[in-house]
This record gives sequence, C-alpha cells and structure tokens, in this order.
Amino acid sequence: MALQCGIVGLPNVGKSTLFNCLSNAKAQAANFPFCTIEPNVGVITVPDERLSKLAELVNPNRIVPNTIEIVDIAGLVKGASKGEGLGNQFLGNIRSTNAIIHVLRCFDDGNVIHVDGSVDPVRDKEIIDTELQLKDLETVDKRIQKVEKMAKTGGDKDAKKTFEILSIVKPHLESGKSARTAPISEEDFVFIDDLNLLTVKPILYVCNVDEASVAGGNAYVEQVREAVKDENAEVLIISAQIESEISQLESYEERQMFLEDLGLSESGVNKLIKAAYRLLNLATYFTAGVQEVRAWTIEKGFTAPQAAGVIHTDFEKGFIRAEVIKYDDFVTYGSENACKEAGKLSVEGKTYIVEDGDIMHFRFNV
Ligand SMILES: Nc1nc2c(ncn2[C@@H]2O[C@H](COP(=O)(O)OP(=O)(O)O)[C@@H](O)[C@H]2O)c(=O)[nH]1
Ligand SMILES: [Mg+2]
Repeated sequence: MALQCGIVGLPNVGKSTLFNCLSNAKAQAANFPFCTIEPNVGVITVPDERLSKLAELVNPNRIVPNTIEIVDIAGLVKGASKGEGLGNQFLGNIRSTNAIIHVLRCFDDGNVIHVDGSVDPVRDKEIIDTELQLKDLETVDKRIQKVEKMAKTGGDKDAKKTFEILSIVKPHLESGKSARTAPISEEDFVFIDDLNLLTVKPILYVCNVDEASVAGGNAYVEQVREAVKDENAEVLIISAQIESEISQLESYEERQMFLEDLGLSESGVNKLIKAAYRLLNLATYFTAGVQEVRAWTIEKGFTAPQAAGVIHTDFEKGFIRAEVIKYDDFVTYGSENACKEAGKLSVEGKTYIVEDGDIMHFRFNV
C-alpha cells in the first residue's frame, strides 16, 4: 500500500522548501531515510517511538518502519480547473493522492514575491479551494447526467440514492464549500466514493510562518484557524525556512539544541509526517522477532486475517489464529515469553479487530 499525501498551495508559499527538508535525511531525528523516486515524489518513513522501543527490547537484525509517499504538486493557480497553467495535469496529480497537505503562506518577506501581491492566507486558501470545488462540480454534474434518468424512472435503487446524495453535494459545492463538509452521513459518502472527489480527501493545513511565530503562531495563523474551524482539520505551524536550516545541521545533538533554543520539542518535519500519517486514518501493528521488528500499515477496523494479508496474501488465505500482545504489556514485561507467562498473550480468531499498537504473531497454513 503506497499511500500518498500531496502538498498543494499557491506558488511561492514554501511547498518545495518543505519537500526538500523532508528529502534531506539529516533533518530527521533518527533513522528516517527518504528517497526521491521522481523529482516531485518521495518516500518517507514514519517516525514511531514504539518501534524504537520494541527494537530496544528485542534487539533484532533489522528494523522496518512504515512509509508514506509525499508528492510536491506544483503549479496550482487561479483558473487551474479551466486548464490554466497546466491545471488539469496538477489536478490529476491530486486525484491520485489519498490526502492533502495544504501549505499557506503566513510569513511576511518583501523579498519573496506573492503571486497576488500581498500576504493573505485565507484568500489563498479560498483560491485553491475554489479550483478544486469547480473541478468537483464538473465531476458531479457528469455523474448527475448519467444517473438522473435512471433515478427518476425508478427501478435502480443505487442510482436513486446516488442522485439524492449528489443533489445535496452539488449546491454545497456551488456555495463555495468543499464536499468533505457536505451534510451527508458517512454511509452516504460510500455511494460517491468512486467519483474520487478532490474536496472529499482528508486535509491538513500547514501555516508556513517566520522564526518569531514558530512557537506561538501569529495573526495570519489565527485567521486560518478561524476560516477552517468547521472543517475538522488539523492546523500545523511550521517554518519551512527554519526546517531547512535544521536540515543543514550535521548532528542530532546540534539539531536538538537548535530546536530547544526556539522553544520547540520536535522538528516541524517530524510533526508533519506524523500528522500526515494520522490524516490517512491508518493504524499500525507490529511484528517483533529477532530477525526483524517491523511496523505494518493497516486501515482502522481491519480484522486479524486482513491485517495478516498485508504481510502476505497467503497469511490471509491460510489464517488459523493470531497471538496478540498489547504494546504496553510488551514494554512492561519485556519479551514475548514474559508476556505469555504473565497471561498477557491472547489467542484471537478471524473476527478479531486489530488495534493500533498490537504486536501480532500469525499462525497460518498454506
Ligand atoms: N522568509 C521565508 N521565506 C521562505 C519560507 N519558506 C519558503 N521561503 C522562500 O519562498 C520562496 C518560494 O519557496 P518554494 O518552497 O520554492 O515555494 P513553492 O513555490 O510553494 O514550492 C523561496 O525563495 C523560499 O526560500 C519561510 O518560511 N520564510
Ligand atoms: Mg515549488
């Protein structure tokens, strides 16, 4: 599962600066290598303290963390939905992502030109939103044309339901709102899943601020918070410039000192990767053996066989049972055997829903 987060925003807001910080492995606190697979696509490992803790206890030959892909989607401008500035290509890039990181310029700097002449993150956000919403309207209209007749002549239940839902989504988009906030239930969203609407994708806002605002934010950040308060979206404060300075520092100690001087406990890049992972609504389980300690990505709500299938389809097909240890128990007792003796290892069947942090051992036959 290569899950992707796309970085969007107007030109000159700091997208590529951030992307480059991510791509600089030195910027990371520990072992979070990043490799650029295309000029604008990178694979980054997700920092997870639990993985390091398990590795300390098990002392395996290797440690394999989770990864996600980050895409720097350049070139979104006003008119993109009408094909302006290669707009369609960039909108297509967004369509293939699983979540969106929207970077907003919240710093003043006369030397960095703003495409609209002044710093106004809320206006900037609305420009991008509008382009995405217009594109979605196009998609919705096309589908309405397709299902309307079927819906009205009765018969096809799904067509009727889809038509009903789209009749709510359409005016919502027309009123300048994103589909993710449309007043329809989660079950109803399933009916329009295959439209792959751009404004349904989960979103995270990154306010790119100057050094003085990095610990406490600034007036621009407050404006952004106010503007997105109904979106149920996280707002992160990051200074791309500081992140790139941090990424120049050689040692971990130097970077920690730099962060402490700024009143920060963690680099913005780390925060960003973790937030992006949360955004994808994923869960992590672990396998912990002497060969390797490894994190595995699953969707929330996966059953034990589904989770086993992430390792190998044979594991899912031939699933017999799973032995499960809770992360906290593993840390308390220190090993699988100690957990077993303490009665902290449970044997679970096919209907077990894997929880975030579970340490799993699958039994299967092929
Ligand atoms: N002062 C300041 N300049 C920044 C910051 N982030 C990016 N820039 C500058 O803004 C310009 C555009 O940045 P870039 O990352 O290329 O923007 P993109 O077009 O969104 O990819 C570059 O000259 C950056 O050095 C920041 O946090 N503070
Ligand atoms: Mg760029």
